[in-house]
Amino acid sequence: MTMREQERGAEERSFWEALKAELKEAAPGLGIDAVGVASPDPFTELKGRLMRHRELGYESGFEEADLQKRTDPALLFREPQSIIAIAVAYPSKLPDPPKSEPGARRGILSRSAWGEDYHRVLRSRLQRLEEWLRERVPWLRAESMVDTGALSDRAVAERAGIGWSGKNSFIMNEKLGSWMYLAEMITNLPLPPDAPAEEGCGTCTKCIDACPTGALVGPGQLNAQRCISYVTQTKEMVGDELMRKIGNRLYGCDTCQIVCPVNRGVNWTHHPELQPDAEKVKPLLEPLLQMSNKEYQRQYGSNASSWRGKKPIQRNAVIALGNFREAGAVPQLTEVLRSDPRPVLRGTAAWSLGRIGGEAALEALRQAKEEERDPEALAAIEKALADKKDEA
Ligand code: B12
Ligand code: SF4
Ligand code: SF4
Repeated sequence: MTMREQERGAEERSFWEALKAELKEAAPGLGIDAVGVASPDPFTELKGRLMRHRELGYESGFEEADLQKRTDPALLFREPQSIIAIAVAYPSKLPDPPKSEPGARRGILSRSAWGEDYHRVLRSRLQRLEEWLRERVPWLRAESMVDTGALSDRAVAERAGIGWSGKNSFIMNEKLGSWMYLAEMITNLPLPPDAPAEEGCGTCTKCIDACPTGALVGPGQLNAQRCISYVTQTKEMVGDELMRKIGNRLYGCDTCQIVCPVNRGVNWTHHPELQPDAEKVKPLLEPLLQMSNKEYQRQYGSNASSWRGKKPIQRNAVIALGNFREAGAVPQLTEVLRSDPRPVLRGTAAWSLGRIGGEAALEALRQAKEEERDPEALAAIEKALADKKDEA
């Protein structure tokens, strides 16, 4: 290499270094709370993990199925040179939370679904970022993704130094904690990669100990089939053990983040569109059962919890009333048991009435046993009656 070539190489490197430094300074103005750069090399170690994960049956089924695509950026983008990872922080505390009390029981949405749908919010941040980059490098090519893309957002963020991979399986940032959404942009810009963050869990195991279902089977390793967050997003009947553990969660689960000492006192409130409306995110349970599709769309249509429709949320509201043993809800649960057109809702109402107990609930179950034609709902009614007999 000639002196001139060496000089040109050094100049180019310093251009990309300077652009990256400028980007980090500009990030807050673009509505981005953390930014880092990862190399676009294949995620070879992750691929091995994902294969084992699949073999063990730990997948949720919401992941991209093609493991090659999930771990090789070059299959998603022609000649990738870098991946820019971003994080946007969301609030963890509800100001003036309404009380949940007998006669007015409430459910809760996970914090990741408190504000406007984060897919939209992060896409708009990525768009701003792309415009910002294009102003400086007009030949930019970029492909952005958030959550639904093929890549593992966490693996990219980890490599880009956004944070370390916590034992609760979250990417943890020293300042933002785990209350942050992740997204990334594959580019043709040879930005120099950042170093990964230092591991910060140490000997702590609070998240693993607190997980109500033992879904965290080891440090950083999640059996999604047992994760309450996953269960709240399914549409089928849930097994007895998991229904009890759902508690009053309507969507998602935050337990392994709430107990984390890194998250202590962390509550970012500077993005207005991510601020929660308490009545929406900690809603009264009974009105949810009567919600029409139109009302549901109006209330929750722009919320991240709505991607599975209203059925899982209504089913979870029925479960929550059972877990509260809310006697005042027996008439409404009886109505669901009798006349909801969805067998899963009728079967779940049977479970809930059985859990609440009392003569009115029992009578409703007896009557429904005579009338129910769906085998799964009928089995749930019979089980609720049999369990009552065992208790007596
Ligand atoms: C499928 C999915 C789920 C599934 C499965 C979650 C899981 N942990 O695998 C379910 C429905 C359960 C779920 C729930 C939630 N999710 Co989700 N989910 C995803 C999705 C689409 C894919 C994740 C995936 O591929 N998982 C498979 C695992 C094996 O891979 P991974 O987690 O991506 O990668 C890490 C693991 O492989 C880990 N690992 C695996 N094995 C081992 C072994 C050891 C020893 C170690 C150290 C590490 C390790 O290291 C990798 C790098 O960190 C991502 C978006 C995306 N495209 O990446 C969001 C994503 C992970 N979810 C997210 C969120 C917010 C949630 C919830 C909090 C929502 C809620 N409030 O309920 C919960 C949290 C549950 C939990 N404890 O993880 C965020 C996480 C943000 C963050 N700070 O980390 C993501 C990144 C979405 C986003 N763009 O912001 N989710
Ligand atoms: S989200 Fe809830 S159920 Fe899932 S791993 Fe964390 S604590 Fe366990
Ligand atoms: S609770 Fe402890 S072990 Fe779990 S992620 Fe937080 S610091 Fe790490």
